[in-house]
Amino acid sequence: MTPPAPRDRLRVAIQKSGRLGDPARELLASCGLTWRESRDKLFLYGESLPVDLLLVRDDDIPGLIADGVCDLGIVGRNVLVEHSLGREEEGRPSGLTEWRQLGWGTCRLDVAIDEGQEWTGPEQLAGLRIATSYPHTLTRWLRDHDVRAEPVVLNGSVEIAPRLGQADVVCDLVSTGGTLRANQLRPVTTILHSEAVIAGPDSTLDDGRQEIADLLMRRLDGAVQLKESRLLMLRAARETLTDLLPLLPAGHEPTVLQVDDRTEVSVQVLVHGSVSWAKLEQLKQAGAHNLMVLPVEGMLA
Ligand code: PRT
Ligand code: ZN
Repeated sequence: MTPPAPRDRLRVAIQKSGRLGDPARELLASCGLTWRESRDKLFLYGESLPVDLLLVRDDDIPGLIADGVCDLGIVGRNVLVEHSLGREEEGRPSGLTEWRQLGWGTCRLDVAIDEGQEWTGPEQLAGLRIATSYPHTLTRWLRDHDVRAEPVVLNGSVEIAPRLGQADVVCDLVSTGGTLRANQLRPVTTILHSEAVIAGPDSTLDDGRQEIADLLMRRLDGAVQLKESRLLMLRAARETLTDLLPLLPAGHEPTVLQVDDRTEVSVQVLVHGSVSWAKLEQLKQAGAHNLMVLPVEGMLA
C-alpha cells in the first residue's frame, strides 16, 4: 500500500448519525471548532482550525484511522476493541489506542441468558451458540475464561436470535437493559465496559498534524473540565468559616468576600463535578445560607 500523501490538516472521523454523532460534534464545537458545510454533508472543512470532519458509520472509524485516511476518531470503546482484536487475530498490530476517555455513550457488552434460567458462571456457556456483533471481543473473553462456545455473528437484532433458534444466548450492548427485558433475557456477566473515546494512532502523527492534535487535546481537556465544573456560592457569618471551609467540595481555592456589616461573608468556590443535595444540607447545617450552584460557561485562568 502506498503511504498516504502528507497533510497539514487534521482529519477527525465521527459518526454520521446514531448515538455518538451529535455529542461528538458538540464536543468538538465546544473546543472552538467551526466548519463549512459541504453539499454531501460527509466531509466538513474546518474553518477556525485546520481540523476537518469526516462523517461515517461508527464501525468504519477504527479502520479509517488504521489506514491513515483519518488521524483521530470519536467512537465507542466496544467498536475500537473489536477492531483491534480482529487485526491482532490476523497477526497485524492494530496500531490504535485511546487518546482520551469521554465519559459519555456509556454501555456494557453483556452476556444475557433466558430470564428464567439460573446463572452459575461462564462454564455454563460451554458448547452453546452465542449471538453477537462482537465476535473477537467475545472470543477473547471465552478464551480468558477457558470456555469453548460458538459465537454466531449477527449484525443486528441480536436479542431476538434465541427466539428464532439462531443461538442459545446473546452477547450484546446494554445500557438501560430494557431491550433485553423486552426479549425475556437477563444480563448475567459483563465482558466489556464501554464509553465514547478519542481513538488515534499509538505513535505520533507526521507533517505538523501532531501539533494541531496537541492543540485540540488541550482545548478538549479544558472543555471537559469546564463542563464538569460548578460554581458554588454561599453566604455565612464570618465566625462559622472555620467549620465551613473544610466542608467545601474538592475544587479551587475558595474566594471569601466581605459583605457590608463585616460579620457576614460571601464564599465562592469553583468545584469539580456536581454538588449533591446532601453536601448542600451539610453546609447549611454548619451555618451557610443562600447556597447556590451554577454551571460555568467559560473560564480563563
Ligand atoms: O449507523 P452506525 O453503524 O454508525 O450506528 P450503529 O447503529 O452501529 O450504532 P449506534 O448509533 O446504535 O451506537 C453507537 C455507539 O453507541 C455504540 O457503538 C456504543 O458505543 C454506544 N451505545 C451506548 C450503545 C448503547 N448505549 C445502546 N444501548 N449502542 C447500542 N445500544 C443498543 C443496545 O444494544 C440495545 O439494542 O441500544 C438498544 C437499547 O439499549 P437498552 O439496554 O437501553 O435497551
Ligand atoms: Zn455501527
